[in-house]
Amino acid sequence: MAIHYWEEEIETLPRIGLQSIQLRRLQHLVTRVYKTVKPYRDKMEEKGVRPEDIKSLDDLGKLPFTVKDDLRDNYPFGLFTVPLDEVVRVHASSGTTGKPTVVGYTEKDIDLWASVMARALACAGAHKGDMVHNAYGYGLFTGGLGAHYGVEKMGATVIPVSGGNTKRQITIMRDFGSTVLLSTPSYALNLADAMDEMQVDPTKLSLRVGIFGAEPWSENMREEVERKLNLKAVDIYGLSEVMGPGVAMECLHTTKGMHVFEDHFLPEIIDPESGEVLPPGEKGELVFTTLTKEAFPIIRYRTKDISRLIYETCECGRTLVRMEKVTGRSDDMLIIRGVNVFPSQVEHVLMGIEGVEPHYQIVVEREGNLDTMLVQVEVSGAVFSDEIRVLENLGKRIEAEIKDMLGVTCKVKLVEPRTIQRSEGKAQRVIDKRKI
Ligand code: DLL
Repeated sequence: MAIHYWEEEIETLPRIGLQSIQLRRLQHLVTRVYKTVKPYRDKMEEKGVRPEDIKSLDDLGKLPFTVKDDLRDNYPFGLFTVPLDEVVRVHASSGTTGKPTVVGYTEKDIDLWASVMARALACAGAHKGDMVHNAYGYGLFTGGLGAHYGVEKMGATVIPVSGGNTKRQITIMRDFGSTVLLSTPSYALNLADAMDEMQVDPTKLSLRVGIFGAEPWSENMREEVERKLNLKAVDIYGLSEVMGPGVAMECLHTTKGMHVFEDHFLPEIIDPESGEVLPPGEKGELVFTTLTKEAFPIIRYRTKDISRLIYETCECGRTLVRMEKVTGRSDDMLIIRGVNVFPSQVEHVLMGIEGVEPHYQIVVEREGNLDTMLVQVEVSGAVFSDEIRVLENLGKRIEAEIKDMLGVTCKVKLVEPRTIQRSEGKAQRVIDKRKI
């Protein structure tokens, strides 16, 4: 396989060489941030740490964490390290749960993002000559524009369709000969439904690979999307506070973790309760420090995403550490009568059962002092039109499997195809009425 965009020297560097680059960059970053951003300086002083205390990568742990509230407290531009007239772009989170968080980029940052994103696309085998259908939303969300510039950087053709207008997307895909699809996994399923409705046979399309991310998705969901769209599905990870899409990316050689572009983003895993750094290989909360960003670098950002770092060299030759597929966020975790439940675990059970469609929603309520969990899930048309007894038995079977695997009692409601609301971006899997 020819790789048309990759920085071979850096991607296959022995760890010791990589670490020396990381340390140099970290020292430079900490000094700059200390000098230019008062909130960072205040927090470092509070912890009694100065830039010259960072003598090795192990000293990273001496630095204070940054959390989402730090961004909110300094809304909108208080954590930028350059004057605003050097900022050429801003992005922001939707802010549904408080003030939006705003991030900024210099011209150099945009260029860096494009090249990291191009490296990510190359991991998935994309190359010059590909017709890349970019259905990530364009706008304040980083998905659309972030991926867009990466595609251009690698010299492939980008179709900037954004999310929505789903049937037109299928027509474009067919007429333009899209070879690579970029979207959230839930929107990919939405596209599959539209193909079905329009009687477009996915095996007659040119799609080869789908690069899906921005929300958690299980291995079972991967199989489902691959089957429905007739492509190879790979995972891409990123977050706006760190940059946007392209922080880590799966390659075609393994489904065991995404390569983190460690020359720019330094990962750690911590115990989400105590904040202690965990030894290599342990599962915990991902923390990132950006090493090279100018306008909005971030130090030890607590992502709340749960993962694990895998240090073995990958078959593809990349020595970059891999982060295991994110199964959920620590703040996504539902506590149902004392039992911890991640929506992705429910998804895993559902997708393992024949006749069950990959569209579901979890509704949590409190009745009196008791939490209740209702799982609404679509079943195929054939199953739905089956005898009521068959449906009831299927519902009971799912309830039993969820109880078995997750240790939580729930009610399952099987619904007709296409009744659960479809997403154009990130799917809303959980409605927690206890919080309303
Ligand atoms: O979702 C950036 C992105 C765009 C990534 C397109 C990949 C593709 P935010 O809107 O800031 O940025 O949301 C970041 O989404 O902390 C995770 O909880 C979740 N997330 C992103 N990628 C994945 C993934 C973009 N591959 C938040 N698997 C992160 C699981 C993901 N969760």
